[in-house]
Amino acid sequence: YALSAAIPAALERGEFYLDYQPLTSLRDGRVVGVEALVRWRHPELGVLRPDSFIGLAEETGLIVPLGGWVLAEACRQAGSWSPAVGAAPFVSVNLAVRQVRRPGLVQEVRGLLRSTGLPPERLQLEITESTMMSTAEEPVRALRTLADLGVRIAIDDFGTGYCNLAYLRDLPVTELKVAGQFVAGLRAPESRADERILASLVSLAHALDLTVTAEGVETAGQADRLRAIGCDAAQGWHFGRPDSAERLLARLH
Ligand code: G
Ligand code: G
Ligand code: MN
Ligand code: NA
Repeated sequence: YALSAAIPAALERGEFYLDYQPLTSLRDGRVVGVEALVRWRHPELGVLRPDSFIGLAEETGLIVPLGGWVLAEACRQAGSWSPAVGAAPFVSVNLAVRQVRRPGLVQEVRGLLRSTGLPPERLQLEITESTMMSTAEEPVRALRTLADLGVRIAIDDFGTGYCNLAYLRDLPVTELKVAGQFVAGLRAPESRADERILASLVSLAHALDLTVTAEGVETAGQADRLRAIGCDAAQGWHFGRPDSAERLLARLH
C-alpha cells in the first residue's frame, strides 16, 4: 500500500511513462496498432512494471487518475504520429473496470479526441472479460456511445475469464485479443486442442464481424500457424517487445 499511496505524487512528478508494443497484421506484416503499456520510473526502486502497481491502484481507486493519465498521454502521442507509409497505427489503451464504470468516461474520451486531434478510429480501448461481466447497463451505454463515435473496443485476454458469449452479442465489441496461453500451445506438436480452440475463436469472431489479435506470439512457427488459421493480427516478442514511441516509430519509417 505504501507503493500505491505514492502514485499521486509520482503523477505530479512525471514518473510514469508509456512503452508501446506493435500489433502486426498477419496478412501483410504492417503494424496496424500499438498497445500502450505503462511504466513507473521510481526514484528508489528503478523502473517498475505494471503488474507491481496496477493491482494496488485498482484496489485503492488510484487507477482512475493513473489510468486517466495513461489515456491522455496515449492520445497525445498517437495524435502526433503522422502516417509514415499508409495509415498511422491505432493506439490501444487498457481500461480498468473502475474507469469503465465512471460516469464521465464518454466526456473524457470525447475531450481527449478533440484536444489531441486523434481520429476516433485510431483509439482502441481494451477491457477484460471480467470488466464486461461486472459492468451494468449505464457503462454498457457509454461503451456503445464510444463505439458509435468510431472508437474500437477490444476484449483483452479473451478466453481466460468468465467468457459469457451473450456479451459478444450485446456489447459493441470490435476485436478479440486472444490470451497468449493458447498461442503458447502452438509450439507443441501434440497440442492440437490449443490450435482447434484458436481456429474456433477465429471462426466465431469473424462470424460476428470481429477481428482477432493473438497475444504472446514468440516464434515464426506460431505466427505461421496463426496465419493459416485466419487470425488477423499478432502481438508478441516475435514481432516486437514493448519499446518507447520514438524507437517504435523509427522502426516504422
Ligand atoms: O507491460 P507488461 O507487459 O508487463 O503488462 C502487464 C499487464 O499490465 C498487462 O496485462 C497489461 O494489460 C497491464 N497494463 C499495462 N498498462 C496498463 C494500463 O495503463 N492500465 C491498466 N489497467 N493495465 C495496464
Ligand atoms: O494487456 P496485457 O496483459 O495483454 O499485456 C501484455 C503483457 O504480455 C505485457 O506484460 C507484455 O510485456 C507481455 N508480453 C508481450 N509479448 C509477450 C510475449 O511474446 N511473450 C510473453 N510471455 N509475454 C509477452
Ligand atoms: Mn492489454
Ligand atoms: Na492481454
